[in-house]
Amino acid sequence: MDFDTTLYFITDSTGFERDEFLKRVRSALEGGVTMVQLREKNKTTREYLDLATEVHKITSEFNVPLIIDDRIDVMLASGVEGVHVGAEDMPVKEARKLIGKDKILGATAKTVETAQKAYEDGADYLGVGAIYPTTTKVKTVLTSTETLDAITKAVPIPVNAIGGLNPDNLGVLKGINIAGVCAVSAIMKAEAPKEAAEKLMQAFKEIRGEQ
Ligand code: TZP
Ligand code: MG
Repeated sequence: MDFDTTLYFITDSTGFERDEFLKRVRSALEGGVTMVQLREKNKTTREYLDLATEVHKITSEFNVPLIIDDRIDVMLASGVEGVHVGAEDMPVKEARKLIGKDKILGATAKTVETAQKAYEDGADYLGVGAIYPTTTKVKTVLTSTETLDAITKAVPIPVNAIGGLNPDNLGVLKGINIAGVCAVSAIMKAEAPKEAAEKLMQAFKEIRGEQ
């Protein structure tokens, strides 16, 4: 499936009732997010699968790919478009073997070496960060914008920046050839996810030199 990582919304359902969570996902899609990742750390397999199925109905209405964080089994069972693997998850090479060539495979990279390896092993896009400290529950360290820049030059696949990004702090990414930005809290926790997504898209277009 074709995909566009320009505005990549990663969810976190922590603290939201299911209906409110689904409403927020829909709102983000109305605001123009181009890709959605369902990222759940505390759900049972059954809960993760049920939620993936619900969220997939919504993303499909908008023709936006849904990616599952980490869980290849949940991705395959729910029939969504792809999976994202981090450093402690299934290695990219094995993930690609398991999911086949047509599903979207994302990987996290923090160095030029791991980025090149992920690309060679079959990743379709990379998430690089954290660019800024983040309040989202994640095991991560900061990645410099110099490293981000070097990664974009080292691989021919889309590279997204992630970590603490919001419409007011994208300036540090100016001049770096990223394909897009990933955000959790800037959209998930916004009063109005639609407007938050619109603002983030506008801010990204500005640093990319578009209107
Ligand atoms: N990987 C690196 S930082 C991060 C992940 C999943 C979390 C980003 O969340 P936020 O809320 O956009 O800082
Ligand atoms: Mg992971």
